Amino acid sequence: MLVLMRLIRSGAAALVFAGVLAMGGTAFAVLGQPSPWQMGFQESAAPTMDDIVWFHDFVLYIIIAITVFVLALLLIVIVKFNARANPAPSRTTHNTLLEVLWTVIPVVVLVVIAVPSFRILFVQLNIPPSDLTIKATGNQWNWTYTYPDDKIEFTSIMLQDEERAKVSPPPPRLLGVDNPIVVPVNKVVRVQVVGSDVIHAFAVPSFGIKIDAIPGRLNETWFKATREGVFYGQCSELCGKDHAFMPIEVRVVNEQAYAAWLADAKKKFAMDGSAPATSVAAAGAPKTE
Ligand SMILES: [Cu+2]
Repeated sequence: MLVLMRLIRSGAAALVFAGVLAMGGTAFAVLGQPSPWQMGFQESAAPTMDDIVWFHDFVLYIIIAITVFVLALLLIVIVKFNARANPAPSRTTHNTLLEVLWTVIPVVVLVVIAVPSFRILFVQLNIPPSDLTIKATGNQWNWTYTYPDDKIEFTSIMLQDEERAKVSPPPPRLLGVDNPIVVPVNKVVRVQVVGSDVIHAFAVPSFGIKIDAIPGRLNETWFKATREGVFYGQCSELCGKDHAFMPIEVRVVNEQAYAAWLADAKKKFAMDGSAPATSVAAAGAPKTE
């Protein structure tokens, strides 16, 4: 038995080692976007995502422990109780202690998983006092972003290959857009999400946010980007033929750069007040402060 366990352990270690070798340096996530041969999540850039990464690892340890335990039981049965090794099987049935244990222990395991899981759900949907509100409207097939407090609104469309080639360095394919969202670093950004036609979903992995954009319903979530950089996400609800071509680009910049961008954007993207859908939704947004 011990030998077998040791074999399994060294086998697993060799597999992991081979995997790491095969993937080389590219296995490690690039900030804000997926990378070739990536294992696991994109690198976190927000406290919510830190929690999600922690929870993922935590549950993974529980899964590994349970899997190894069940495998060990199976191997014991296979080796010790096969017809050759155990020709006269015992007729024992029922064991109260065992039955209580195999009911109570899984319940305890589930509770241990549920508590942090519910906590993260609560954190994602319980919006702290926000510094900035952005409304993201999902359209077939692009996003409209509104900064209601600054009266700006613009549409964000994916760059085609020839457009990407003109930018240096070229943004990643299928992710770069013409007008990204710009937010200041370390500020709480409230994101209001709605759909204008069908259901879309607003998701940025590095911030740990993903929420449906539903016509006629204002969903809310939030993020606080703790690192500067460019972060990409995608529409995450199958919304039609160009579902794969409505990426989300968020630029997290410092306070000064944000102020400069905002001053510029106010000229470029000023709302003319003739967009009733936007103003109604912005005015009707619940105030939680
Ligand atoms: Cu969509």
